[in-house]
Amino acid sequence: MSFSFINFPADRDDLRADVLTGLALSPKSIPPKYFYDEQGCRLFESICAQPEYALTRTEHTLMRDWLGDIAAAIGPVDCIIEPGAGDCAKVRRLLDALRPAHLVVMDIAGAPLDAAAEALSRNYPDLAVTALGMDFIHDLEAAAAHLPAGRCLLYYPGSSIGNFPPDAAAALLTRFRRLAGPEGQLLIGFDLKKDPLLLHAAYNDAAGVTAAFNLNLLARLNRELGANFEPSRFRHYAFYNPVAGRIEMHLVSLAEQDVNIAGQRFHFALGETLHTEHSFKFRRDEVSAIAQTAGWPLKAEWEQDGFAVQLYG
Ligand code: AVI
Repeated sequence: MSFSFINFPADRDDLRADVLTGLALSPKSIPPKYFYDEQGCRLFESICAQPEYALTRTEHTLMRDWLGDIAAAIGPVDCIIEPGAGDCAKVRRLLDALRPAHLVVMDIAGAPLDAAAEALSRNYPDLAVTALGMDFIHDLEAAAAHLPAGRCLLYYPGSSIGNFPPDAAAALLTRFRRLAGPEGQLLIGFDLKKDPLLLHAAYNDAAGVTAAFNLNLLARLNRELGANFEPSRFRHYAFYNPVAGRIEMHLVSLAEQDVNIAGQRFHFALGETLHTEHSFKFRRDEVSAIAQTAGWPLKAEWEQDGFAVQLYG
């Protein structure tokens, strides 16, 4: 078994600078990557198990039902790379089917990734596992030094691509193309456009886990930036915007209030929103158009129950 964990220390200044910049915008906005402190990771795993959030279960079923076809379309690979691997659960199916020699996983939440990747490596004694604790949106290119030679499959499941506006999604896929190299392939999973009421429910679960996930961002800013948000004075508010084709997630101020963050004061008017996430929903042709502009020709695709997986390369 070979396992290594390399941490690219998260720069607290990035969080501080991004938050101060985002709060100076109108409407106020904070990038969704900052949801994922340790509590945020736990809450996200719990979201994935909520009855209303079908996305994760549907992807799991699709990958189970079509694994043989998917593996045959991919063919032999030497390495699987997964940016944003989280608990490293999804990649296991592909490891079983493709038996690569190397796995490189990355996640902004370094400590949970370290634990998950080490546990995985104990189950796959012949696999060389490299875990990179990094903000891949920032540092993706630094991963190149940790890739073996040979055929790479870049795996980007979970509809994470939906958390980027289309231009940023195209830019990210372009960087994936460069990282994977000319022989590289990309397997990407994403949530499809569907009944807006189903989408609405998925981000407004009855148990309130998505609300807790959204509000946890304020607790993180209080802890890490010495902010003085009062979470009970903000409301989780998520809705599907069919014109833009996305879920929008906000924290709406329930009162007129001032908040101090890292020595600066920000005013929230009653009803003012802090935007925290976009989650775009797609038709298959919309993703293939984005991928095309990033230099990825479509090879094959699968669709089941409102979720799609596409293979590029
Ligand atoms: C990680 N990402 C794909 C999730 C999504 O559905 O956009 C994050 C999430 N936000 C609220 N619920 C889940």
